[in-house]
Amino acid sequence: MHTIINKIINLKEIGFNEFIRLVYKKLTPNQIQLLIYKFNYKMRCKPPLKSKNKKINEISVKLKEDGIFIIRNYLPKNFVNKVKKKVIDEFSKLEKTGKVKPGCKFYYDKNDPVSRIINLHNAIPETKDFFFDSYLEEIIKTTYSESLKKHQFMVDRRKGIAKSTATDCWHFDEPSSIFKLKTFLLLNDVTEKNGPFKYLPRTHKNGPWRSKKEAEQVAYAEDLDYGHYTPVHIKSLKRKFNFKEMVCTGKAGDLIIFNASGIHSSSILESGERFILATYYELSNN
Ligand SMILES: O=C(O)CCC(=O)C(=O)O
Ligand SMILES: [Fe+2]
Repeated sequence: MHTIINKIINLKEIGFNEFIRLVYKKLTPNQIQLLIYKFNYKMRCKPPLKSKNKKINEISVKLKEDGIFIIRNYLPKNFVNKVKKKVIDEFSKLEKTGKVKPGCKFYYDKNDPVSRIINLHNAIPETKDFFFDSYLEEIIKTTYSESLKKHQFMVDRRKGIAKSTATDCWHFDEPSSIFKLKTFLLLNDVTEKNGPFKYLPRTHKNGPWRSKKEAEQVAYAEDLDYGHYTPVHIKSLKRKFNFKEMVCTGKAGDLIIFNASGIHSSSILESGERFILATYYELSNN
């Protein structure tokens, strides 16, 4: 399947007749749907920007290879501490009133350990220094595509020991080659105990081992029944492909950039809380 998909993605080289022959002989309807989806995406997505910045180019090479990169001490402690205090205030107002400031949206459900305030810059203007950071934007566009647009501008709070949420299992958000980049700025120190993000480097790349789940992703996206792996399956993938789990512990001010096509998971809190600012980058629909 993998090689056929690669051939078909390079449609120009194989010609139309061969394309039709391959599609009907070898692929299931879900696989055809995935192909068309990836092909359309490729057509709409411009190539990456070229950067003159050496450091950005170095980060870009690693990000492409591993699907994840962490920049330690990306923003200073006084900045993250100030933002964290204000974030705590906004969440306590949300819990009391059920409302957020004009221009913001929220996700809050008392049974879910994850709560979010979206478009946070409308409540805490200081966060623009992170959300509209041109250096970070250059890293993303140099690595993936000039067409990517950012959105979300949110704070994500994880609170509630031993409580579990939908992302606490190994999963990917998108099929390979579809760019969804997420950037997480830690607002507090994160150890193994307070909900570190986990990632399997190199799993963002196209490969036959993930093609069935990718096809399901496109066919059954509305059921959210895709891209999830059982612990047994992950164990076997680790053994077969030598994937090594990366547990993203770190200090307040560290920045995690990852390609959400790679396999990742959030973790259940054993103690404390976790606050992150997050921006997502992807191709907009218009
Ligand atoms: O909260 C986390 O650590 C990761 C959640 C997740 O799976 C995602 O944002 O795609
Ligand atoms: Fe995810």
